[in-house]
Amino acid sequence: MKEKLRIIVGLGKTGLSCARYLHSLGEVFMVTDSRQTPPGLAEFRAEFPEVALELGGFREETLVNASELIVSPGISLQTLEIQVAINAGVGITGDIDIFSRAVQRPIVAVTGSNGKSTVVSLLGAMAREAGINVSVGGNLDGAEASPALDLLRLKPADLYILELSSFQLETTRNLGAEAAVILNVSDDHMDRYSNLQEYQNAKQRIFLGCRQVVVNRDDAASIPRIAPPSATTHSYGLDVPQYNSWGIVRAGQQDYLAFGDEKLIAASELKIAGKHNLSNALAALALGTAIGLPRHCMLVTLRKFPGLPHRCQWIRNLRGVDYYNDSKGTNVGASMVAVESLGELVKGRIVLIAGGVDKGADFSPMQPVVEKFVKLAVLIGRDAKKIAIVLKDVTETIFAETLPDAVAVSAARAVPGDAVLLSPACASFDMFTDFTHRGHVFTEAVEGLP
Ligand code: UMA
Ligand code: ADP
Repeated sequence: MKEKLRIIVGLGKTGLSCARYLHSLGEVFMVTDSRQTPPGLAEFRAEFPEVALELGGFREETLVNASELIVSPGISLQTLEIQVAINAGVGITGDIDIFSRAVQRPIVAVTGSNGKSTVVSLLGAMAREAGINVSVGGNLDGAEASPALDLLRLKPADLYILELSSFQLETTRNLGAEAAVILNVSDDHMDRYSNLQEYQNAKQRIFLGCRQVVVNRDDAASIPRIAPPSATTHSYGLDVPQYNSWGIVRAGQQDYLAFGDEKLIAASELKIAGKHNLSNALAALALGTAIGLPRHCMLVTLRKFPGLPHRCQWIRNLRGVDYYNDSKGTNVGASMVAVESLGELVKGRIVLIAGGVDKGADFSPMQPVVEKFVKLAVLIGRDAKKIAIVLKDVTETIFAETLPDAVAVSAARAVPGDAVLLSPACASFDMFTDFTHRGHVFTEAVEGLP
């Protein structure tokens, strides 16, 4: 009888990292992807010419004969062929599940609809400041980040800080994190989940087997439902903190990040702006304290952490108009926060560039902030019309064919004191490879403005 193999399902970044990891263990495996030319194909062929590969669709016959499926986050477990395999008794795993079973060092795990990358990068910088050999990755994008299994292979560390998406958590059985947090939950990925509860249930899996939990007092969805009873709880929020918790204390005209009644650092000393970033900073402080980082190292880091590109990133001032790239604003909650925090900062009004793939989102929660701060919404991409239907009652809306066109029209309409903000509230893959690509196209167009 033919030996049953583990099958890697999906050949993107995750699939490739799984292939390299299994190969490094000497394991025989095969790979399948529903696309004819998945992104990892050329590298895969060059590195693993002997490994069996099925492309252009999933074959039930192949999947039901696997010893286990290692499913990439971009593929829904509801996919018909995967369901057939599950019903035939084939086990399911994912890269984070494999990582958590192999890793010998503590994991800090961060999920949430928004703020994950900021918190993970900030906490990583705090741990580095404390002299810890730390690796940061998972769902996180960017030059410094790697899929989790690449971290194990290439960047062995004493501490792993992982950004985890709900997709990755779906296939995670018992993460066993030293500290875990759900930063917040708002509507996202409704093309993949049948309701918000299902999305929240996936996020809750971050608490499986954890030792400490961090709770955001401003969002009830961050409260663990499935953490072990022995787990210790830390909390943070934008209110005045009780004894032994993190929050904001006001003194005179200043807000301070505080632990109990101890004021630690003035909000104005942080380089990252907006209330949401105070929340992110408090989350990092709470997680850092949970894993024993010295407080002074965390505060030093907070004073210098500049934020990440594509997150409300200031690009340029031209004739009195500031341009901001928030390409990572890929859902309604993120873009609302971007509009609100920028709206409170600018003297004039905001010209908002939004649109792309809506992922089944409801845009109506944006109406109040758009009405308050946005003078014009320039809409691009596949679902531009759906957004216009919702926003036209509260602001002027126009359409643009391309992002550079949208930048040009925004520049023509903005007056000194205004800000032009790209915060799409949508995914990018109708027009761009990913949000980074979208952010670069925006930045280039802005830098090229005469
Ligand atoms: N796909 C197919 N057929 C397949 C396999 C994938 O059509 O057989 C499609 C998926 O529907 C998806 C795309 O290909 O649209 C990518 O899927 P993937 O699982 O191959 O993705 P990776 O390249 O492995 O990247 C994933 C994360 N992407 C997703 O979950 C969609 C990356 O997060 C992450 O950095 C990487 O693993 C390493 O951990 C990016 C992301 O957009 C930043 N994440 C989403 C988000 O943050 O909202 C969840
Ligand atoms: P994620 O990794 O979860 O996508 P990021 O840290 O990359 O989060 O931030 C993406 C965008 O989400 C930011 O540009 C900002 O508009 C918004 N955002 C960041 N932090 C928060 C937060 N704590 N609450 C709500 N929105 C946030």
